[in-house]
Amino acid sequence: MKSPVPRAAAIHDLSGFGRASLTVIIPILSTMGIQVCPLPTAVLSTHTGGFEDYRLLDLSSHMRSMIDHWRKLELGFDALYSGFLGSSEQIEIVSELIAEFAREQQLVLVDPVMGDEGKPYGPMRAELIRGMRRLVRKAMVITPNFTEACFLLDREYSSRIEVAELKDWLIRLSDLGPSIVIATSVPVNPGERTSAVIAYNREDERFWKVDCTYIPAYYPGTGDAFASVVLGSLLQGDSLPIALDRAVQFVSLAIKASFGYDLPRREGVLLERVLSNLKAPLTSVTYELVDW
Ligand code: PXL
Repeated sequence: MKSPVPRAAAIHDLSGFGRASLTVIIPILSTMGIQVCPLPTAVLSTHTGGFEDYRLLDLSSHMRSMIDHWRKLELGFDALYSGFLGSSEQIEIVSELIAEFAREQQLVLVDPVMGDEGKPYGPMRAELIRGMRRLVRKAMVITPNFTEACFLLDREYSSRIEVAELKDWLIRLSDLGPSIVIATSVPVNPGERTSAVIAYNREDERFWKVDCTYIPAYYPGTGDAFASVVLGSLLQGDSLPIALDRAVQFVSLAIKASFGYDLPRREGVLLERVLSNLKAPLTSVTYELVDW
């Protein structure tokens, strides 16, 4: 019998301290009523954003054997979800997993975690960026931030972009394979201290925009939180613009809950304080159809 609870395979690292990757993804999706089956890519003492001398145990050589066990159990997944990947081999393994576990009506979300604010994350090398360009072709939904969109399209990072130009970028990214492309942290109005989430759905050829108020703080793990809420929301049957709205509102709330305290940013947002909001219905909706 098919489980009444949607099931997602989550291929991400487990970073012990700092609230990123699986320590953010599992609580968010569980709270949203989704069963998470982690396939850890690596175990780290902390995430790499702001911590030095972190320790890393690469699990690449064990991943195929874990997948083999899942194969023997004949497990099926309603979603396959990958994020930060630390080697070309891991990218290849995720690609194989997607090919093997693909099934009807499944959501395949690849969050091409590579960098932010114009810079690659510490361990990201050109080879990994090339690998990520190949992997996004296998996805149905991708969630690059603006920096990652630049890396995927091999464009120069700039501190401003017109919506019309970004629409063209989203179509180009969708041409690679994914039917839904969601770009976050898009600097559409740098003077007005806001950024936007802009998304394209190739199925109906519509573009959506949700404005985000600018908060003068960057917290690691918020990209993982955003992509997880989008996935949970789509798995619950929400439309794309509602999923975007839920994700923007949740991440904004998490950042605001944290910003009022003078805590080290590298420890991430105070997720534990805001998780229960994921159970509440949306009380305001701010998305716009971009038809200009
Ligand atoms: O939040 C993305 C992420 C995931 N995993 C690791 C990271 C980061 C970002 O810094 O370092 C290990």
